[in-house]
Amino acid sequence: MTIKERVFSGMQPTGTLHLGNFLGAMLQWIELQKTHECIYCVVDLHAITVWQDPKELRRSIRQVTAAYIAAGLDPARSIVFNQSQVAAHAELAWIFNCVARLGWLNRMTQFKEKAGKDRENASVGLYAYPNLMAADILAYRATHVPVGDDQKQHLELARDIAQKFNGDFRAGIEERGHADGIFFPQPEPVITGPATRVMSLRDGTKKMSKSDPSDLSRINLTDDADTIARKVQKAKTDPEPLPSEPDGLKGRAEAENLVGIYAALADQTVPAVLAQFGGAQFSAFKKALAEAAVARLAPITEESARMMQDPAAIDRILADGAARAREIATPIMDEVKDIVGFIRA
Ligand code: AQP
Repeated sequence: MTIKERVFSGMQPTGTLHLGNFLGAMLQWIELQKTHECIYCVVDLHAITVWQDPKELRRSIRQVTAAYIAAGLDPARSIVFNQSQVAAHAELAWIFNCVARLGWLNRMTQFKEKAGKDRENASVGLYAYPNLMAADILAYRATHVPVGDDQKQHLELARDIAQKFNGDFRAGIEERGHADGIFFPQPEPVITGPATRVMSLRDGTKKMSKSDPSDLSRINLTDDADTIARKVQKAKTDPEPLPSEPDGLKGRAEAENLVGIYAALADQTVPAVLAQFGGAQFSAFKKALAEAAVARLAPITEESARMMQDPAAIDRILADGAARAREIATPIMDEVKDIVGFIRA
């Protein structure tokens, strides 16, 4: 029995999506749906690892779904749904809580960053977040996971969990006819976007993030043209003009970030951007950057705003996606339960 190629990825409804989500992950999602069976999830179970206002959470789930579709995900071709509608995620996450080792989770840098100094007060869910992410992927036996660079470590953990599960239950897995004792595949990260790590507009050493308290740090997929222009205008830079060669960006985190963003938005290489803007002041470059961002994002913003006028239609897309997701996950979970030794009706 061979494992078929399948793509899984998700985003948290913890606010509105931003340029980092779009360039780092979503562009690959859109490409992959042309060639692969794809499952794209709004990971609401992940969102509540940090407290969310229930009303806002519901709105955010719809907003993220609308952004997915407005950006180019086709819910007829790909499966689009919110995680909490498919019980397999939480069920498999519990099993993985019992497979993963404390030492593995202790190494996760995202937990350290998000929990900060107040570790004792962080939720257990935030700590176990990577196990749930492994369950998201492996409940579908997905083989490819398009993500931004920040998710690399979590993907490595998912691979370790898959391997340990296969090893711990090898006899039962082989008995069921799975070649080489492999039930779960080793999911491959796909980190190939035009900008795999987009940084904050206020601090070139921090990644652009939904949870950054400063809205000026990011370009949201809901920002209008004036807001985008204002944020780009206020983006932190240094006093030097732009260099003509990529080497000249070394040690200039903010300049490097803005040039990378422009290159990604304009479908150009960094050397080509610098050949054009080398020697220019940031004021001129920022004008071009704001125009490129508006040209790329305005159609997405407009379409998702239109979709948000009809929340019931969004909910129907999610329910349809969840039913199709369940169809794939249920037989896999039945086998997992048999392999682990549970009794089921
Ligand atoms: N700045 C970024 N550059 C490139 N890719 C990024 N991604 C997120 N930020 C950047 C990618 O987007 C996908 C979805 O991320 P997420 O919403 O699940 O959570 P996150 O990575 O934790 O993103 P945020 O914005 O930082 O959310 P909060 O603030 O709520 O934690 C992932 O593939 C991620 O790599």
